[in-house]
Amino acid sequence: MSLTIKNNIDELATFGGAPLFDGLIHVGRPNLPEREALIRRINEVLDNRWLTNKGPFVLELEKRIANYLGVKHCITICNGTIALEIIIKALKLKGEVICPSFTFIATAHALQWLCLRPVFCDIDPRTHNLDPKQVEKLITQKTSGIVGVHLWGRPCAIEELTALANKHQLKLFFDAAHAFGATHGGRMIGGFGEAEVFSFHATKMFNTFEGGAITTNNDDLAARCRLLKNFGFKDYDLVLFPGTNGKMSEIHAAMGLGMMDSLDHIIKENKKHYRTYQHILKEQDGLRIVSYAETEQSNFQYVVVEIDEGVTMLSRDQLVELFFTENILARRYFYPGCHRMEPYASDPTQDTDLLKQTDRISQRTLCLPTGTSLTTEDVEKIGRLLIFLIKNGKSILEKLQTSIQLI
Ligand code: T4K
Repeated sequence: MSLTIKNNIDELATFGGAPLFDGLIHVGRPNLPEREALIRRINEVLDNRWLTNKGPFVLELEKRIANYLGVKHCITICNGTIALEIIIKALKLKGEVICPSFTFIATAHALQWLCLRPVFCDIDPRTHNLDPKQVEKLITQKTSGIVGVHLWGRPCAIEELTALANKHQLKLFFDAAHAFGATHGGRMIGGFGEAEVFSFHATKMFNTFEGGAITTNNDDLAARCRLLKNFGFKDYDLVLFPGTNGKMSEIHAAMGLGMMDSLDHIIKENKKHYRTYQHILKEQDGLRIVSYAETEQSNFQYVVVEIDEGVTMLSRDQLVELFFTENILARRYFYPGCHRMEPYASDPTQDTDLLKQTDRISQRTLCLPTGTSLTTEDVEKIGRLLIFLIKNGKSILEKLQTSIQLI
């Protein structure tokens, strides 16, 4: 049975109708662990009076994540951005580092914060990830590394980037903020490149309120990251080099352990929602749902559609506005691309002509809500609203233009 969303365009909230949802629907609504188990663990933290600094929950979480990902080392960190900064320091990167512009700003800012220069490279429009052919063109004498981002949790061109890094003797690591639980060639993301960096922010599929981790199979690199996240302390009263405070606390680790217990359930729910969207959206001209490889494991935490305005009549931005009025906070991730934000936008040496696909794709992508806070019916309503808007694109556009003229 198909759900009726609106009978006609006059019922859209933009034109005075009731919003589709009473409360706000968010893209990044956190997934939660089993509440009683979390509270038990929090009580244990308090009873132990061990709140941070290599506490038992942090050690347990690191072991569980390393086992889950099949890597030798997992170093938990207070958030993904500091984790990026720590791996950049640990790899001793300098000068220029090539990274995508179509990513969350933290990828670029972590480099900039450490006085390195992010050199933005264009993406392959089919994958939304770094285009290795473009990467090679940007390598100069000053390049020391490459950061690949597994955007939407879809692995980037790992083999091609590894070959490039080897050929030019560059350090390669991955921003795997979106890719916890994903595989590439049947191997879990987490063990590729020199290291991989995860974000466990509240809005991520797997969260520790705030948090992150560096994973690697390199013993020396892991040891260096551990020193760097703890001020450079090797022992009581012995500091080897400048470090920062990147430690995860016991409360955050308690959340992480609870989330590990719920991980399969969360991924299953995400997948169910993704399939619902896919089913509803699959035959609509003018939009393409970003797909996940059927042969791999994916976490399905991002439901992304590309809007072809030439067909839909309504632009991605108009769709976002129409969604907002219906109380659905669909997001324009990752608009407008890091190169169009400061300080990069004012940097005359960044060649924005080379970022055409980034500009094009970032103007077309729309991120839809998913996760365990939503029911299948919610997802169906959101998907069917999108179809309704597109099917009525022309008349909505005309009515929007008339309302503007009247003002
Ligand atoms: N690399 C990549 C590729 C990343 O995507 C990220 C983070 C990082 C690195 C850095 O990792 P962290 O240092 O953050 O660990 C959000 C997140 O803050 C950010 O972690 C994430 N990427 C990015 C994709 O999304 P915003 O600015 O969109 O967040 P905000 O506050 O608008 O929240 C999103 C939606 O979620 C809102 O509608 C509100 C809702 N929400 C949010 C929180 C925090 C809730 O309902 N409950 C909550 O507790 O960046």
